[in-house]
Order: sequence, then structure tokens, then C-alpha cells
Amino acid sequence: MQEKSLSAASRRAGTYRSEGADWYCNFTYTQLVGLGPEVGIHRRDPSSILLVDGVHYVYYTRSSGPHFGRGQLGSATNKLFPWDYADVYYATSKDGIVWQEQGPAITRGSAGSFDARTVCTPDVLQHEGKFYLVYQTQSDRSSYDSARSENIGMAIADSPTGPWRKVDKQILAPMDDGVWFGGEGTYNSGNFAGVTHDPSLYFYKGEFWLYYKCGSGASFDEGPKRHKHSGPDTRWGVATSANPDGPYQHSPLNPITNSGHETMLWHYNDGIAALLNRDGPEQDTIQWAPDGINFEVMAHVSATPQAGGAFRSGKEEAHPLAGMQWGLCHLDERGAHWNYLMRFDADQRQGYRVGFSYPPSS
Ligand code: AAL
Repeated sequence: MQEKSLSAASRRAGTYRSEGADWYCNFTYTQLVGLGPEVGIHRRDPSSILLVDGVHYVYYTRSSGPHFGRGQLGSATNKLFPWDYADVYYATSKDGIVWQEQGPAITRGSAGSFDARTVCTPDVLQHEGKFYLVYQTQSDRSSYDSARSENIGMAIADSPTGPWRKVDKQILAPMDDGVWFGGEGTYNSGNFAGVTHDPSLYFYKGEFWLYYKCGSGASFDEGPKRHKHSGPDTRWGVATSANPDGPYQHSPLNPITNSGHETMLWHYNDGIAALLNRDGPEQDTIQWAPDGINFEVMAHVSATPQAGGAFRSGKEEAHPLAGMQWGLCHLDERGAHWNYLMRFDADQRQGYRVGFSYPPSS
């Protein structure tokens, strides 16, 4: 038989693997009661969600008052971002829709400490009767330049309501700034600022695995060059430790993704699955790594939740997407002046999958 001639697009299509419909979903969004839009208050970057004794818990960044943008870099007093001069608050809910803000879980440290200026973007892990909060910190330094002023902090409690005991120093500092891997004209060219943003903590293979956003474009003064063809080239790293509070070792394979902004991951099939949203050539994909490190694309998805924190049901092995059936995410300043939280649900009704419950039950 004569070989069919193929367009460039069809030739390319032959190089993409199909992992099956079970990895694919749409997303629906629901307004929350209690954590929705509020003039004067930013709520954003929600943690994973826990269910303890019939009550859901979420931790998130909360700040008040206006912010003035990166243009104020270097100013000692101005609030630059919605997550600047912020604290970590928590809220509870029976049904995942109506939430009651309970107050602060973690507040900024005293002047001069590594977490003096802001504590934000938390995640939470429940493990063997303890609760571990990890979060971004900014010291007293007046600028968010590539100086080593942003780190990851941890606090530990016996209950999701606290009291939280802060670990007295950062548990992870950024890798050095650097140059990607060469490949002029490819996505691996250019510089990056080493950061440790969006920490997310898991207990996996007998150790604590701390995923984070590890590269953020290039140094800020490089301007538009930071944005390659797929948006800011954020990527993720991981660091592991035998103990929850460290010392953590950055993986020598970092970065372990080439895309993705805020982290959201879950256990599946003895590996780790991830939703990579909004930035990079593999933006808006669901990926899976059999070893937690070497990720492959399983599905391309759209309208992905921003800064999602998934409900940790403990039943993640039931289905590829059981670890992110629903959760909270934020609408940030691209969509709302005062940032606020929303609920997302993974919806497979259009995939005709039988047996995937929608809306999900906890
Ligand atoms: C987010 C996260 C980190 C950034 C900022 C606050 O959504 O990527 O936390 O630093 O924006």
C-alpha cells in the first residue's frame, strides 16, 4: 500500500503519546461563601485541603490593603504584591463551599527574622498524627530581588487548629541563580533566578518530599527577556529529607519539570501526579512520574485552576485524578483586583467515563 503523505501537523501528532481518557478532565468553578471577593482583602494561594473529624481545613495567604507593583522594588515600606506583608490564615467548612475564616495560623516573624516581611503560599501535610505547614517567607530585606531573601518555612501542630510551633529557621533556601542548559534558541536558553516558591509537602517512599517552583524567569532586571514563547519559564524542583523539618537536599535532577507555575501534586499508582498550569511549553498538562521525579505528559487540559490546592482524600489510588477531584484555587489580579478563592471540580462528564462521581463526594 502506498504510504499516505502527511502534513507537518499529522507527522507531529504521531509523536504524541495517548495515555487514555482517564487522565483527561474539564474543570468547573463554583463561587464560595465566606472566602469570596471582599473589598480591601486579598485571599490567595490556598493549601491542599484536609478533612479532619468531618471538617475541611484550608490555609491560605491573606493580606489587607492595596499593593503597588514591582515598580516599587527597593522601597522599604510599600506593599508590592497581594502576597506581600501577608499572613497565613485558615478556614473551615463542612461542604467545601460555605467556609468560615477562623483567623491566623502563622503570622510574620519579628524584625530581622527570615520570615519578618511576609509568610504566604502555604501547603499542609497530615502525617502520623501531626500537621505540617510549609510556606514561603520573605525576610526584612526591602526588595524581592534575586538576593537570598525568600525561603521556605515550616510550622508543626498536633491539631489542624494549632497551636503551630514554628521551626526556628528556614527549612529550604533557593538554589543559586544561574543559566538554564544552553540550547540557544530553545526553551533551555537564558538565565533564571533560583527561587523556592509554592512549597508542597508529601510523604513518599519513606521520606518527606518538598516540591516547589524553583526557577522564575531570569533576574528581574532582564525585563521582557524573562518571557519566552510560553510565558514566564517557571519550572519545579524537589528536595527530600528523612525528617519533616529537614535538612532537605535539592534533587540533582532539578528542575524536574520544564513548565508549571504554582505546584499541585498527588499520589497515584506508587508515583506522583501533577497539574502543571499556565506557564511553559507544557503548560496546562497533567503529568505523572513513576518515581516522583521523571514526569511525562498524560493529558492536555484547559481552563486549569490557578494555584490549586487539592482535597487530600486518602483515596488517591482509586483513579488517576482522584487526588485532585476538587479543591480551592484563586482568581488573582489578572482577573480581580482583590484576589479571592474559588472552588474547582475536575469534571469528566464530557469524557463519557462511567463511574467517576460528579459532583464528587468527600
Ligand atoms: C503565586 C506563587 C507564589 C508567588 C506569588 C505568591 O501564585 O507562585 O506565591 O511568589 O504568586
